[in-house]
Amino acid sequence: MTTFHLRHGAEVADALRVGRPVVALESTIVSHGLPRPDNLRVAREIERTVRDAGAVPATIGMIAGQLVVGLDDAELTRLATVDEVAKLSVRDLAVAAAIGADGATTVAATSAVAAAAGIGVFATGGLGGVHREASQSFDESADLTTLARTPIAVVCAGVKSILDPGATLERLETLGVGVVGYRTRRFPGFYLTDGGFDLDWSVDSPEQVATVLAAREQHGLHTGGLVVANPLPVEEQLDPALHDRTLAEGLALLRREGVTGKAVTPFLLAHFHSATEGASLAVNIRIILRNADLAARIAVASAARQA
Ligand code: PSU
Ligand code: MN
Repeated sequence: MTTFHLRHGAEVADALRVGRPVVALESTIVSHGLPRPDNLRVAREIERTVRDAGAVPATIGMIAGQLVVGLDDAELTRLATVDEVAKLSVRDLAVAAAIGADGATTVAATSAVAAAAGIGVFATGGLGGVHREASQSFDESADLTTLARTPIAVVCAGVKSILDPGATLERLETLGVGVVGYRTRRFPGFYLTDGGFDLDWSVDSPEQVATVLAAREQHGLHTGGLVVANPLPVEEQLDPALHDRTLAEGLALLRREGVTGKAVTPFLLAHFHSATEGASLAVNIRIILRNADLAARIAVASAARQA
């Protein structure tokens, strides 16, 4: 497995040493995915949610070139409020470390660092994936290829409908990344409960996910990731008509302004948050908190099996 030079927060270090449940959390949603000033409040709320469910939160990010597993509140505040925070995927980590940058880690980078730290469960909002028009732009998130080689369970609400969920599922299949629906056989579409595609497998409880994770280890099948897709209840999703309208506008704006590369995802998210006057933000926050809760329950169930 990859080795990183990591600094652990004190509580996370203790928890890992004695086998207490730990949940990894990413920082890109804090620095680039959620608008200020809500981002810091939400970052703290995510951590509280993990704690309330009995696990230790380990938010991962880079402070002055140092990868940290378990940012403290001052560091979390720094990544939520400072202007010059880089968005770090796996390929960016070495450069950022070398120049001493502050950086927020994406799903890809957070997964890689968490796995290297011995953390098995990670909660986020939505996975990166294959973008619409990827057949021309080749825009596919490194989240997918990283999960192909990183042993971690990622709890998410599928991929955002700003992406191409069907193509993303095909790529996850090709890359050998497991996908299970949490109490559903439909792949969630982040803001929307149903992203429009079937799943082969569904799990019903945190204990069952823990059983799957244990089976992966027993059979030596834990070389890659497992996506646990946790949909919002229908009554909590974004109004589908508002969603479709906002998405069409956002994609048109993207083209008009020529936004490409790693700016695409933050641009579309910001468009949703402003165009829906906060409705998408409220939904986004609910998604993350629900995923944090489920991930913590999975981590607790896994730790109980190992005790
Ligand atoms: N999903 C969200 N909010 C986000 C992201 C995903 O709901 O901010 C972030 C994650 O960090 C994810 C990244 O890893 O966007 C994907 O970016 P890209 O498409 O550039 O790989
Ligand atoms: Mn991209």
